Amino acid sequence: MGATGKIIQAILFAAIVAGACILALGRDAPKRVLIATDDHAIDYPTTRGLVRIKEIVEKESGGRIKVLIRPSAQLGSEKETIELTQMGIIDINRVSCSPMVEFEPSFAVFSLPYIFRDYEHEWAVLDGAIGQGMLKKLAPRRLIGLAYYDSGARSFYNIKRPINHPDDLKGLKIRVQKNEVMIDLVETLGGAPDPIAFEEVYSALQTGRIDGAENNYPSYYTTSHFEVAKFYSLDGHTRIPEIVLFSQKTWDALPEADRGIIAAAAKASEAHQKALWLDMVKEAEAAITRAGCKINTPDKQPFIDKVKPLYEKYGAAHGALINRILETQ
Ligand code: BDP
Repeated sequence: MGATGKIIQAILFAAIVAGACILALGRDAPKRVLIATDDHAIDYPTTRGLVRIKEIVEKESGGRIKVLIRPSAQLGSEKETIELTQMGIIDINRVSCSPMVEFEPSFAVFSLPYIFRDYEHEWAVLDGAIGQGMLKKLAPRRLIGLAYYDSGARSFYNIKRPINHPDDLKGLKIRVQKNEVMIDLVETLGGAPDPIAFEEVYSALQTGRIDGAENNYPSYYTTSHFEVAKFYSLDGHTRIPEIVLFSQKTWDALPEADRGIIAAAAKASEAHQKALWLDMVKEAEAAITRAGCKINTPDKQPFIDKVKPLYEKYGAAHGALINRILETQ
């Protein structure tokens, strides 16, 4: 479905839902229905983070606010849903920080390879002044950044061979997210990047349009990409956080007290999502191993050396920010 189709679908959905609530609940109808979306299924850790937000908001508002969750990219690909959030058609949207680069260029820093040393470094940055400041940078884009979720580390997987060294990527067509840093990253390492929407990757692997992609264990597993692309190489090139967005348009129409309820609910959902995430990584790893996937752990240094030009390119616009991240303890 094209972008316009998705917009029409989303508007119709919102209208039908609002109407149904009023009819079903009569005088007790919620005063406001918020539409939340995620490109993962309802039981994935990020979507379960939204479920936690829904539970808190509905309880704390005494039922005045109802949150309806549309999972599995039902309202469009990430880029489309971000646009729908700017328009106020989607109210709450969990996306990767990767497609955010197109909306706020400084988000490029989160997609830089090996910018985060590990989990602790990543969360020190996200929870500290840098991460919180980045959330505020979205205001001119008509978006409010409410929270970050964990997405672990992304690594390459493909149908042909284990990647032990960047040279092994030569000639491989690798799907990337729609983000110029990711395109540059695969190109710099020697592969051929192909930006495709997340929902279309499985069929692109099946038809041979691509040889592989890159993602964390949970996404590799829940999308069933592991059934087609058996080689998963733990080069851990990026740790791109997930972000929970709220529509500025909707926000402006909310009373102060409701804004507070929503902001606090999103913040509270972070710890819940992060705990679910760690469990899911273990579950996915076990399932992938059971399925006979070939997992290898390459030496990261040749990858780190080869991606240095990206730091020069993106350092031109975001050098100070990059340094602040690298210096964070
Ligand atoms: C996953 C993110 C999902 C992205 C997907 C992708 O959770 O939101 O859309 O990667 O690669 O890790 O597009």
